[in-house]
Amino acid sequence: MFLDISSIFVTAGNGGDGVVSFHTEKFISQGGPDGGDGGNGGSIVFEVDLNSSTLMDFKFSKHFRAVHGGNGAPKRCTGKTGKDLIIKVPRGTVIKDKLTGSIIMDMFEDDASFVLESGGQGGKGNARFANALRKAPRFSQKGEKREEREITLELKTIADVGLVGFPNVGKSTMLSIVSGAKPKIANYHFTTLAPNIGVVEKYGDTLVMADIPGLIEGASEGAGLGHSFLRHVERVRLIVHVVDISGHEGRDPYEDYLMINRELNNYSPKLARLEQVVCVNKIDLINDDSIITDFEAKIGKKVHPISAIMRKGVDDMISEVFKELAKAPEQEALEYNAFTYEAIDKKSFHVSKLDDASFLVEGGLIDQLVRNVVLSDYESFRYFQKMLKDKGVISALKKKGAKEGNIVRITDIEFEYVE
Ligand SMILES: Nc1nc2c(ncn2[C@@H]2O[C@H](COP(=O)(O)OP(=O)(O)OP(=O)(O)O)[C@@H](O)[C@H]2O)c(=O)[nH]1
Ligand SMILES: [Mg+2]
Repeated sequence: MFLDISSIFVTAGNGGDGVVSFHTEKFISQGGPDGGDGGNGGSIVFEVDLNSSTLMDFKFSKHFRAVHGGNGAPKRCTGKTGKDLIIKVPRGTVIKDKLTGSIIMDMFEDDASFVLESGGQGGKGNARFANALRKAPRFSQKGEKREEREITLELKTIADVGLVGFPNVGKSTMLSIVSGAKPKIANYHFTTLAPNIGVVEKYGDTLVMADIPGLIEGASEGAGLGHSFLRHVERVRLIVHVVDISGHEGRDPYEDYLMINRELNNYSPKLARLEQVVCVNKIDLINDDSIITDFEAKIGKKVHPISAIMRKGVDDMISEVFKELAKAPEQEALEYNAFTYEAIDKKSFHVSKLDDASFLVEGGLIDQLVRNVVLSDYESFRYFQKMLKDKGVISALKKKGAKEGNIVRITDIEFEYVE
């Protein structure tokens, strides 16, 4: 089966907590602080699997979690680092944030390896907080937490050439004779239910050809299966447009040709501008070559007469495809402003007014600040308040109607609002 879009949940590992501990040894009564740091959590990493061409692996497996970092231990022992989780996807998979639909990464390169989110950092143990003035710190830092993310994987096949045409014109037959691909071939419409890919070789040169099935009238607006497959033609460099010239199904080849081009254009004008090698197939069914010359005159360009079933004209057509491809634009990754979770998380906060006239502040910014503050330490708390002011939390509270003396709650910290 073929699957080219799937949503999954991924969670990077939390950092382990730093611990509070003091050195103990026989006959030594007051050992120094020796609490170790927490280990870092494992990251969520995506890699390209060149042997895969479908997202089928993600149909039933939906939750992917990297391992948490271990907590620190006495004797300055650092917690274990959490193992990364490596997720393999086919080349051409576009990773998006599900909620916003923004692109996070296009797995375009053969050897693409991408850290979607790194694991949480381990917290510092109390040994790290000791200094000349503070000889016995009784606090340590918690590890950074990681949230679950819902992402969409969308496969946009990377092929050099896209085979397009009305159903039953002989696209799959063509792919099967020019490459090692073995698509199903039969005399009815929609035999092919998902894009097939084949590698075509000639004189030591190779190209990747994709058979894009299901294009019908209205495909670009969602009719039939074709709409979902158009995303696979999006990145091709050249189009091979196959037309059934025999008209034995009662349609006019020229109308077919116009209709397919209309759908390509409606989906993406960039696609419509790509060079096309036009093949008129099933010439074994016609007796009069003027049908071909008439067709050429109508579309205003030379075509390749072919009988895929008799393997006639196919070699010439492939030579032409290689020649055109040499002139075609290079494949490019998508253009996008990469969306990152860490960037939004570290800045976001939200103020809400509670029933008892107190205010609650939450969000990634707050988690970040709280982690780095030692509340029992006066200097540290002052620093925390200054950060709240600098980052706009105080003015956001004011906007929400906070007055002198109101209680502000931030995680398990409470303090009075002062202007
Ligand atoms: N007479 C004749 N029949 C052909 C030729 N090429 C393909 N066919 C037949 O046309 C029918 C459709 O061929 P396919 O290759 O399955 O066509 P397709 O374009 O992939 O069709 P869909 O997957 O349904 O979109 C089959 O019965 C083929 O044997 C040809 O050159 N001449
Ligand atoms: Mg087919």
